[in-house]
Amino acid sequence: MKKANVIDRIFHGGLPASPRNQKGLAFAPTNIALCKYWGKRDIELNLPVTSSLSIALPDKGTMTYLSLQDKATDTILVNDEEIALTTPFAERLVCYLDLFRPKKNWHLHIDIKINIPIAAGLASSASGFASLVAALNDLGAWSLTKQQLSILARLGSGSAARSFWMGFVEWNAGVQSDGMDSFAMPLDIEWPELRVGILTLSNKEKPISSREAMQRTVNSSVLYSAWPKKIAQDLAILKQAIHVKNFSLLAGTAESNALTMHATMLSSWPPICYSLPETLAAMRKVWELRHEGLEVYFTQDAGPNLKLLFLEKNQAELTEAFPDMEVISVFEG
Ligand code: 2P0
Repeated sequence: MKKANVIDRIFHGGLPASPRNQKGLAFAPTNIALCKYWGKRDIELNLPVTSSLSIALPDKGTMTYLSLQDKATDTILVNDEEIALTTPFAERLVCYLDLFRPKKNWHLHIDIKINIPIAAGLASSASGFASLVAALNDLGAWSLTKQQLSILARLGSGSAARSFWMGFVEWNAGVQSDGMDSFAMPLDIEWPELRVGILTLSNKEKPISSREAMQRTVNSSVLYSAWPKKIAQDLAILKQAIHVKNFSLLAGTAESNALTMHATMLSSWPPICYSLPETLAAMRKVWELRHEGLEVYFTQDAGPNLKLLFLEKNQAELTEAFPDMEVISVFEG
């Protein structure tokens, strides 16, 4: 199954020849997975092996402004800087756009504003593809549902499927080969006291993209066969913890999930290790603080930086322990 076949299914074979409006815009938040997406059952459609669960960072994300332009090419600006169409970033974006204009008969001025510190590994592709497809929906007056947008954004980047809602979001892996049952949905529960602390520990470039790293893990890690079972357990525990507002159960499960994901990477060949000495030092500090009775946990994605999880009541103490940390009130954006 190709991406174009999925587009056909969403538009029932009737993809409009050109957009109805001159302009479109949309914002999408980035998201941090508490239960990670790591491994695909279908590489072309970014269909995951397992379901995942994330939390949105309300003020961090991507705003995409689209306007039709009378030129034979697109122009792309990221934070006011024009990006050459020959860069991998622009090629990936244009390739995605071409899914919606198979005849290449219209072109766009694409103005992307990202307020995420890219170096912090905050999944810019997630909010990027989600905001792009939501802006296209606005431009084309397609009136697609968020469920449909989630499916379309997934074709650009898997984690983008989760970036259409605030709060807790679950992406159901689905079982169908066309992925029409693989989309995200919000969990209708708020937790105003919850905090995420972004700990930027290094600005060094990633040694390997998450896309390549997850594939290598699936192909070579002997531990990967245990991953679906771990996810099933963690997802059930996380949902229960959210339901009863048990913070240590929620955050402890998220930390264990992240460490298990990194363990599968370490056991891949060639090995993948996103952690730096600074990462391990911060992990040890979190464990020490916890040992002393402070309720703080971490999660880590495909990069060396950590996101701390804690409650409002411990914010002052943690800001003192980690002065450079950026604190996000996830339900008060
Ligand atoms: C996640 N990550 O659940 C996991 C945890 C990184 C570590 O989703 O190939 O950029 O575009 O589908 O979405 C990063 O993977 O990968 C990711 P593609 P994506 O947030």
